Amino acid sequence: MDAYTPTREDHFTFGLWTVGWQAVDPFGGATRAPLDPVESVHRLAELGAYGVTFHDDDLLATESDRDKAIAVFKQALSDTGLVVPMATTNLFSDAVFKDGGLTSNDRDIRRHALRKIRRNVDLAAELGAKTYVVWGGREGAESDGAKDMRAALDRYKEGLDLLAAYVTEKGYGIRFALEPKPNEPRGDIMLPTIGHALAFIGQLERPELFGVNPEVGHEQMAGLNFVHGIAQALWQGKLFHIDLNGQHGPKYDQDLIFGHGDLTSAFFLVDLLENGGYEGPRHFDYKPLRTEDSDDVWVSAAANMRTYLILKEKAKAYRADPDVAEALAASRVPELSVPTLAPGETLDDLLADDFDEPTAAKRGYHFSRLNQLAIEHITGVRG
Ligand code: GLT
Ligand code: MN
Ligand code: MN
Repeated sequence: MDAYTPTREDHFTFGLWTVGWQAVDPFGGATRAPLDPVESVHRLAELGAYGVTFHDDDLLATESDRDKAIAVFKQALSDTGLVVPMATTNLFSDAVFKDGGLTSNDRDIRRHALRKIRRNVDLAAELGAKTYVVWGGREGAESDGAKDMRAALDRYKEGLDLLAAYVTEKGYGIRFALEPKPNEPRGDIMLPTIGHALAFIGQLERPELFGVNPEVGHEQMAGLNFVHGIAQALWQGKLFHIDLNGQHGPKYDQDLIFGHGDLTSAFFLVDLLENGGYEGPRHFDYKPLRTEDSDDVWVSAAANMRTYLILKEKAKAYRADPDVAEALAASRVPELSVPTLAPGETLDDLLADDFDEPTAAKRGYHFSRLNQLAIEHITGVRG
């Protein structure tokens, strides 16, 4: 037990598919045995997690009888006290979804996808989940002639509008969180970034029931700044959920342990989540490395939570450091929160300003010093 040992109050959650990943990749088969979801629930509880999340199909990892799988899963939850804040549907593994679920060109398959989601939304509600993630990994194309993108957007909207009406009618209190990803497994996936997803939500019948579930690596795969994306999602009241992991820049989706990719970005992300009003679970969507054995899996699960808590402490120390406060002021960071016009002032009033442009143009912002202070906190030289 030390300061970085997680407790339920930290609200750390894991997908069953993360620790349960058998490490099949495009170049090789499994390196680990299937993991019983019941064992995952118990092991995660022992490590200090708060909850688990799942795809409909994850529950059938070691049990082919759906009813039995649900019964033993519920028993594990009640034995450990773990909760299920979020659930989702697997619309990507089965061959039937090779051209997508809600936006497959094949209408029969779109109808099948809706039935599959509806069934798991019922289970999600039964287990108390309040967030339902929609990751459309197969909603996309490899060539521009293969998919009429405007029709695909119509069908995506149709499907999501139907689901929003369904949860409203049932009174489930569930909200949907769209998860963007630029590519992989499709050559190009629909709603590739946080920005695309936020814009699309505005076109839905019940936009208030939709937000985003951004994943660290997915934005970084596209070369985008994850912290900025999260800031905008928060600013728009749309950060319903988050997938934390690590990624080394634009390449295949690495799903590394949180903080094991861009550590500086992870530091500023934790700072933002802790101080920016996000109240949802801290959900890890990572993959234990293919090189790891079945014990290493739990070492890696614990590492996600420990890294988050270390960065949380570092962010607190950074904010409390008088040198940082002074550097922030010297960089005029707090000044950005002051509205550009004073109360009652108009654009016309600006004409009366005696602005000294040459002097203003010469002023430096001293951002290098400010960033170095962050680096010194992250590396433990300060704080
Ligand atoms: C899949 C994907 C994730 C999504 C999950 C939800 S499944 O592992 O890589 O990013 O969050 O469907
Ligand atoms: Mn990923
Ligand atoms: Mn994810």
